Amino acid sequence: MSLRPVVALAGGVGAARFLSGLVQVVPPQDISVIVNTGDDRDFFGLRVCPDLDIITYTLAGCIRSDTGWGLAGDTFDCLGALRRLRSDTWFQLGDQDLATHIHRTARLREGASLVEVTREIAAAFGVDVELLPMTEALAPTRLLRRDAEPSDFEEYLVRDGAPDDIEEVDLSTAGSAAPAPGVLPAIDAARALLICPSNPVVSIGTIRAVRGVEERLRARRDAVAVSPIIGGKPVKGPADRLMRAIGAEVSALGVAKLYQPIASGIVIDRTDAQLGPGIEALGLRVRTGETLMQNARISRELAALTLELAMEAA
Ligand code: FO1
Repeated sequence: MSLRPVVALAGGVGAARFLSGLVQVVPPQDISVIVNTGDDRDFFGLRVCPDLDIITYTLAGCIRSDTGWGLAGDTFDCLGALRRLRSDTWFQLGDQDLATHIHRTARLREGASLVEVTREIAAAFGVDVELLPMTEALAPTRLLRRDAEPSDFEEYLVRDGAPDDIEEVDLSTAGSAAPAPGVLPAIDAARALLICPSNPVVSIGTIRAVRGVEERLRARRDAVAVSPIIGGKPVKGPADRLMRAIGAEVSALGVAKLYQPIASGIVIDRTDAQLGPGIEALGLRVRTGETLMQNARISRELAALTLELAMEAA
């Protein structure tokens, strides 16, 4: 196992776009990414790891661009055929995407670890960045909801359309999960530790909940984050609902407060510049930039700015 100088904590689409910029400014062989697996679950007996796959497909250049998940040009014939047989087909798994899940499940059944299978899938897609699942265990995030049964993250987000009904975010399965081999050494050895613009509660929060991770991050306290909240709103996904559920303010300042124990800096959007002094008062260094990653140039410049801030601290 070789330790890599740049380590990033990552969730789904926002992280993937950020990482596609990071590989333009750092050789991919120098980057390790610790990926949230709290959204993972089985569909039809197949292990699906949305955040690992979103990042793999994005870095491989074959992500579906309109959604930010799934494979470009994929078809849904298998799911259509399944619909004749069963009703729980609400998660859009494309035909080619299913090949990834079939392979992953088969390898896990053969006794391979998730770390190994993830490495194999990344290699097959030509991805040189090291992708490390946060844990080998299945550690689903559980959401307790008003007037609805507790659900896992995909049930909440995709099946139910992410309503504003979360009462409690239960990360206890992550809390009792051991970090995957390589996760803690990667954190300890990083020259630059980055927190991608991901959901601070159920992507980064889930990674932080894994046994030993928070302690290592606090010991360093030099991570540099990118706020996924711009102008009081998430770019994509339900970060606003999840932040409210844990009593956090939905703003770049609210994000900074959540990261204060583990971070020394944060990049916020230019439009949130007025929040800078309040964030600096928390003891964090602040940079403003364009954070809405609408194209490759913006992703690259954002990654460069974030890395610069992290290296300044080193
Ligand atoms: N997100 C959706 O909103 N609807 C879907 O049907 C859906 C399918 C899907 C299939 C494979 C995959 O890797 C991701 C998929 N996602 C879908 C996205 C994903 O579930 C979430 O964006 C992440 O869990 C958040 O990080």
